[in-house]
Amino acid sequence: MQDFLSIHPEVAQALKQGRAVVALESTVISHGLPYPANVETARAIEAAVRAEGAIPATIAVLDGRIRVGLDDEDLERLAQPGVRKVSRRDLPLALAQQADGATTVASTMIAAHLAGIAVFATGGIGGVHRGMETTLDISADLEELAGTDVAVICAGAKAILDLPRTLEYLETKGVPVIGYGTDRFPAFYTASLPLPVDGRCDTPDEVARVLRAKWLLGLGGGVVVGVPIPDAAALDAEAVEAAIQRAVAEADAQGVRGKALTPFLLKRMEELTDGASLTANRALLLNNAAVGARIAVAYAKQKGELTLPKKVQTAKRPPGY
Ligand code: PSU
Ligand code: MN
Repeated sequence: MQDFLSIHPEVAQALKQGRAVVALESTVISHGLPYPANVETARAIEAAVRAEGAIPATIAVLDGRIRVGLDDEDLERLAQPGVRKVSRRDLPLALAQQADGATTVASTMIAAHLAGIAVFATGGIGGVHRGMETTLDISADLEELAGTDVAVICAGAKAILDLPRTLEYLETKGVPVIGYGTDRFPAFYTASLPLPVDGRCDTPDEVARVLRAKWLLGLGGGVVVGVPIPDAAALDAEAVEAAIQRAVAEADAQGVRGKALTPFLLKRMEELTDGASLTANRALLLNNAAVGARIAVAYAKQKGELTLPKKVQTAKRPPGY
């Protein structure tokens, strides 16, 4: 493992001391936002995590190693064009070829779990794409949520996806979908579509108790915590839907498929909304980072109050325990 994984000394020390750590992804830096807003946002996200008393651990592949916790020059490097998008299936190649790679939700979850980090904050998860009946395009993020013990704090998923099917998939795989201060599944730029979540939590403590119950019970896999975009930053739902329909139709007409599809749609959304989507994206990323940090702090505190019996200690252990 040491050949492939480097944990930043600050992150390693925090984990050893049982302090709160929040994992952050890098695909949003390399493929989700334009330069230089991407690197500025990456820095601001880390600052938002620190402001809530947790340690940020941005994750990426650099020179063929999975790095958990980055320095400023690493963020700058990831913000430049040409960094490959690395999801679960791409990790072995990126490591073997000593490449640089931006990690998606799926591969960031893998790395966070290897490092022992339970909470991960990002913008939106991947999901079932519109038109999946013909393309079978379902993000590897969903399968990762099914199997990897990490909580993903996000603004739900973008409505560029088929949100009802995304929620069905998560249900089949036993992934709890929590609304943070809401009964409805947040749809990224807009606070919510009329899709219900499984349950609502109103405080970081409540979310931490759900994580603890799931993992202590030995129910592996992730949890989605959907945090609505702050009111002031939300976009008009109809304008967003019109832009989405256009972007999806263009992708179809141009034959954009596979791993290129999500970055294509994100970029077109930004152009079609005259950059309004960028401002909204930044606002929700910072908000999710702050909420994620509060949840990580609550989780670390609850963990400190519990000593696992020996039997459980040898069985599958929850992250951080
Ligand atoms: N959704 C967003 N912004 C993003 C992504 C999704 O609103 O930046 C990125 C995340 O890294 C996510 C990935 O894991 O896209 C999903 O890509 P795909 O659909 O190819 O699995
Ligand atoms: Mn896909």
